[in-house]
Amino acid sequence: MTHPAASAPSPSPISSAGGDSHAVTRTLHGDVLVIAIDNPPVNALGVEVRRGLLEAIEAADADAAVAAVVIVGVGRNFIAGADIREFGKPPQPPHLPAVCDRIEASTKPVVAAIHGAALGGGLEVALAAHYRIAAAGAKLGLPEVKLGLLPGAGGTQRTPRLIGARAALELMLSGRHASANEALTLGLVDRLSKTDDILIEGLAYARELVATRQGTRPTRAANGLADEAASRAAIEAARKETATRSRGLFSPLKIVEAVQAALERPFDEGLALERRLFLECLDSPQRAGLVHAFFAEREAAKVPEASAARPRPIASVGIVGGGTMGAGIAVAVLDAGLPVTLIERDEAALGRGRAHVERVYDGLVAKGRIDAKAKADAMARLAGSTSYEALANVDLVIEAVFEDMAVKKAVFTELDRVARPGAVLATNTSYLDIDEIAGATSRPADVIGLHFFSPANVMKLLEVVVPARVAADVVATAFEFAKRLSKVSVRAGVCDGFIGNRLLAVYRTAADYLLEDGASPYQIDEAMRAFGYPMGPYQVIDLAGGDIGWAARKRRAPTRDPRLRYVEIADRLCERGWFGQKTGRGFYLYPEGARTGVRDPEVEALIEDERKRRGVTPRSFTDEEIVERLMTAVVNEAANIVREGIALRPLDVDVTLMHGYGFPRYRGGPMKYADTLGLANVLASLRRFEKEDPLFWKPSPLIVELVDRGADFSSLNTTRG
Ligand code: 3H9
Repeated sequence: MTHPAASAPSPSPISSAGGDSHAVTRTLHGDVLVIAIDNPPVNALGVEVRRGLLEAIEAADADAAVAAVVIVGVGRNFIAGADIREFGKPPQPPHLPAVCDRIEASTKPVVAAIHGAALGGGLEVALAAHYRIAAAGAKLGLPEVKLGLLPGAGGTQRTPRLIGARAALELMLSGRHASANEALTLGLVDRLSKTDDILIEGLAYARELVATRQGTRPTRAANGLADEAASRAAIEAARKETATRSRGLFSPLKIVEAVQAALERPFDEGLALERRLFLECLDSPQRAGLVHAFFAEREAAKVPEASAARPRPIASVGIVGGGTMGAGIAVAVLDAGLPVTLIERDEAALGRGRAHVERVYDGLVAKGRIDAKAKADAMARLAGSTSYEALANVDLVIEAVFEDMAVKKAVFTELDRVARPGAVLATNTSYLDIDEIAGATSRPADVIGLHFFSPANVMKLLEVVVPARVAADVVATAFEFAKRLSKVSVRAGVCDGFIGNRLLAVYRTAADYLLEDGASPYQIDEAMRAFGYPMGPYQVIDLAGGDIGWAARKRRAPTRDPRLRYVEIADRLCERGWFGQKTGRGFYLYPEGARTGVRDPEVEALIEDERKRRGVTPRSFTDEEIVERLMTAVVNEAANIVREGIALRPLDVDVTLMHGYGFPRYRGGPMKYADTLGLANVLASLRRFEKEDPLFWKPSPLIVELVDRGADFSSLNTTRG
């Protein structure tokens, strides 16, 4: 993409009373004024841009030498939306809705010339313009819902008038990006640019408008809502679907309400309602949680090694192990366009591994996500071998074999023998000591953990586990590789379970304590779903298979602190072969292969027997108490994880649990949630629970210290990269 401003024909700046701001420049090309937004990195609509845009449009209106206006973005994007960093701070005029209104009210035709991102407020600026042209590769959307907001600069009023209620609602409720082609089909833009030079194309469009005497064309007057019955039906359908699909979310129903106003009320009234609803959303804790999530995901990739060292080039990947995990990782790597060599111990296992990969792609074809050619192309990049020698030239090897130290060490001894010098050797272990695995090689500086989550081609999280002796450039390589795979990456230190599984263990322990003390698994699951998890802890165990946790518990038994309370209910289930969905029963019953379980009186009886055996008199817990205990346990352990340096910052914990464990994104992760509650309140809960069990509920020294200082977790979220 050429730099739009750089490709501008000989600029002749027009004068203005206030002069150009740095963020917005004006250049007269003949009788067309080009207003260029230049606010790196993504041309967000900060106060300077809003002011500059307003001044520029007013100047254009007042200047007889200007016949038309083109708005264009400098750099890789048109405008990525409102400046998210301003949310939560005192708003500074001019406000974006007023800027958009002023653009629409211009007496000269205004063309939005769009390339790259035109998102949120960026698209709203374009919709306030009278004509729109988009370059191939442009991404248009109203993603505010993903930040707990609604389009607040006329988007809820102009979009349905332009493209109809149904399409507008779909865009706003999904928050997805539409391509330039789709935008044309929808009527969101008027034409596509024939070349990459969006400025030249925008200028040509404006000149054509002037030459053909086409005047202004306010979007507020468009007739996309003319078919009232169809619009009403679309609004009702969206309301119904939103109520079930966006359970617990605040802004989606507000979007529907605003679109209804677009249908029923005059434009200005609709706009006023939109503003009121926008401010309500802006004030909501969900907005704060979702904006935290947005920045945390980006900050998590900023680690010291990534800024200190250059990544090694990765052009080919080897994967050892073609089971569910290995196959999923293979798909993730193939999808990034890289060739993969899969290693299995014999031809039969290799065949199964290939079939695994193929099955994933077949599923994607069946769902219409990819076509047969894309599948064939991906499969053509997959090679297989039963010999480690096939890995002699690859740049990165990912080991995904059985979770057993001796097996892993044997693999790494082989990798050490065959891999070329400088190849990165990664293990996908989910809890084993990677320092020990690295010790099985003569090159521990090349060994790192890449902990994928199942299904590896779907789950966004990648824990990059950094052992003691790894080289900085290997860590940098891992983060670069994660980006290539479109993963959200988090740096974790070596410990049992790293960040995610260590917290999962505590979460489940706290749930098991509640179970033995009187809550039912069904109540616990229901309470956690109401908190925002897609599934409760016992549903997850039933889905994953109870035998997996059972094996881990048996493995840990010899080293378990004998003073720690241990609940045996899950073991009793496993002893009966009740492993969950795959055996037809676990904590729930799954009659005839049902995916959703029903409560099982036998499980309830078994729990009751365990309580009696342990001399526990069952108590009742409210749903709020259940959430309080589970979340307090997680936050406390997470504080220890940060204190020990296993996680660099609290935000790394947040990203891990949101992307790997279903923690509700609108709460921003457990550490953000703790800050929202107030750390002093979290500490007060710990002190209360500590009286029952001083070992498990021992407050983390980090929480005590932060509360003493009057600080919270957010104060530790500075980037160390
Ligand atoms: C809105 O518009 C509300 C209005 O309806 C109403 C107002 C009244 N602000 O993602 P990247 C930063 S709500 C501030 O890595 P990419 C980002 O943090 C907004 N900063 O690049 C990062 O900073 P750093 C609706 C922003 O090329 C850097 O830019 N708009 C913003 O992979 C690069 O970002 C959205 O929700 C922002 N709006 O992707 C769009 N956006 O380098 C959000 C980005 O310090 N943005 N930054 O880490 C995106 O989806 C992607 O950033 C984009 C580029 C696709 C644009």
